[in-house]
Amino acid sequence: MPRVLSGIQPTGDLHLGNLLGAVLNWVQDQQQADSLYCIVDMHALTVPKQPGEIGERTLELAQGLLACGLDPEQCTLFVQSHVPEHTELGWIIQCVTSMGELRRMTQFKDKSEQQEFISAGLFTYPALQAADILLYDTDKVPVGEDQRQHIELTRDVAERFNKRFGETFVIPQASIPRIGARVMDLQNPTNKMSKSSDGGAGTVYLSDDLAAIAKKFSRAVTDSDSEVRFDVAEKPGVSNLLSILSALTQRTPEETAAEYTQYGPLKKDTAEAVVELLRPIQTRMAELKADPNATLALLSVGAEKAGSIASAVVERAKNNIGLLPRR
Ligand code: ATP
Ligand code: LTN
Repeated sequence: MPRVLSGIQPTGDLHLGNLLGAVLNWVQDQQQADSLYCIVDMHALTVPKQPGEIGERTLELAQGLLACGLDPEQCTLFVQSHVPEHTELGWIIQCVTSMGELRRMTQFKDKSEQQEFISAGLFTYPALQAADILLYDTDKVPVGEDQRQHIELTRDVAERFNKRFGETFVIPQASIPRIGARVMDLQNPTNKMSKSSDGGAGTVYLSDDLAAIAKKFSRAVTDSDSEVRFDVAEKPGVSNLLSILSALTQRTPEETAAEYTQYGPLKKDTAEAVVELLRPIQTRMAELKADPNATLALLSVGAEKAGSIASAVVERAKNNIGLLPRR
């Protein structure tokens, strides 16, 4: 069975972009692959946080992922800081990654522009991400389009390490959905839908009141002509709605576009499809929130399973480098 690993930061509420770009594919992959999903709390430390904030958000995100359909019988769900090998291999990977490579990462450029205090961790973030992936002999990394560059870097660094120290790491591949890989903000359809955007009018959160979701779609920015056509450059707002609806109905955006002549019905049907997706997820989320200990117990089992794979791979890397073994 192929090995799958992906990660998500506990930085804010899950949104429709996370679901279509990543999480719904994780739910599918768990049936066909040996899958590990990691809540990357160490990555969330790269931008300033209030004491206690990350822990709360980590539990809530775990509940959100379970509500979306991750099944601990079929996959391993765990928290990055519970498996210390991530930071250990992260350091080793930093030492085979160049400043030039890190400087080219667009996520660093975007995120550092929004920060007053730019941590060194924000800069070296992709090396820790590479460690997350390489620690599990990962074949496939299901992510949204914005992560393509980080997976490319992971491959480059793994190949460099293998050349320098001998075969150590499996070279992973990104798996990016054909439709839904880049869900855009409903108010600014040239920006990616994000946890950390404006007041939330352009982001559809998993926890949004279902009536509020219909409103967000009815107010979605389109354009002043009225032709329904899939054209990301000329019609970003309409194309975004077409992508969302198509991802949820397993059609191409062009096929979906052919069924509409007006924006109103397109917005209404997209809202309905999203509401139907989220309704059962919200019900399950309420049940999970009523019993936080059950989720904490699952995360503990997940860390145990992940840790046993990770420790063997770190040992392999240290041996191949030739660090002095401890007696
Ligand atoms: P932030 O906005 O704070 O950077 P985020 O919403 O991008 O956070 P991440 O934890 O960075 O969330 O990403 C988790 C997964 O969701 C990644 O695989 C990422 O590619 C995917 N993803 C995030 N936003 C979108 C989006 N708008 N469209 C498609 N996929 C997305
Ligand atoms: N950088 C990713 C989150 C992430 C990740 C990973 C994704 C951290 N480690 C390992 C896939 C595999 C992001 O910002 N979305």
